[in-house]
Amino acid sequence: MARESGEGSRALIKGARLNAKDPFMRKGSVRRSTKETDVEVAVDLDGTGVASISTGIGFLDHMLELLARHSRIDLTIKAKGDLHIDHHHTTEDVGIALGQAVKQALGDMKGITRYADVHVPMDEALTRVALDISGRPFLVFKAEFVRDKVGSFDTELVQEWFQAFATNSGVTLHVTTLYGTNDHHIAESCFKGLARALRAAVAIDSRAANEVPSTKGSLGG
Ligand SMILES: [Mn+2]
Repeated sequence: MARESGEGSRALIKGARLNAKDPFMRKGSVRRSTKETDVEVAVDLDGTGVASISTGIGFLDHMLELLARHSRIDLTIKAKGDLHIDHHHTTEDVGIALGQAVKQALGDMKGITRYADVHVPMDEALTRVALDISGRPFLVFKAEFVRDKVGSFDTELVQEWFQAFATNSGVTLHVTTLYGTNDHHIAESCFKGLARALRAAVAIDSRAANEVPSTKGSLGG
């Protein structure tokens, strides 16, 4: 990433882990303010997919609403950014803050299923998402867009968002669009794929509900 992000950033980050006492409350909240953007995010991993999204970018709102719906993670996202420049800072910073909130909500990651992979079609487009909630952030992103923009949204920002999310959530994330010709469909299959994979990977595995799913005994690098 070209811009500063993550834990080394000078951004103001508020929000305490809310699930310290109750392991069944897996919630996170982050506020991130810079000279470029002001982003507030709240997540509930055990929600029903309720979304309240307002980023000022219509296409991004659409992607985040379907991320909530198909992951069943409740998402509240409010962002005010320097959209008079372009959509880059706001898109990336929403990814950063959401990644941090998800990581916070996962806490010690006890009981999670951890791995998931899905194929999600959207009409002619098909995307595979495989992820590992590992604590080791990594993104492999192989989706090619046909055009530079969907509406007023730069298609290159889809990858920027996924990079910011993976880096800050601590998720090893592989996104591959196998084929597709419509950029709206390609982007939507990427976000829906992430949603369905997250839904499966954050779910509590009832056979190992009190265990951290690692032979090392901990997740986080
Ligand atoms: Mn759509």
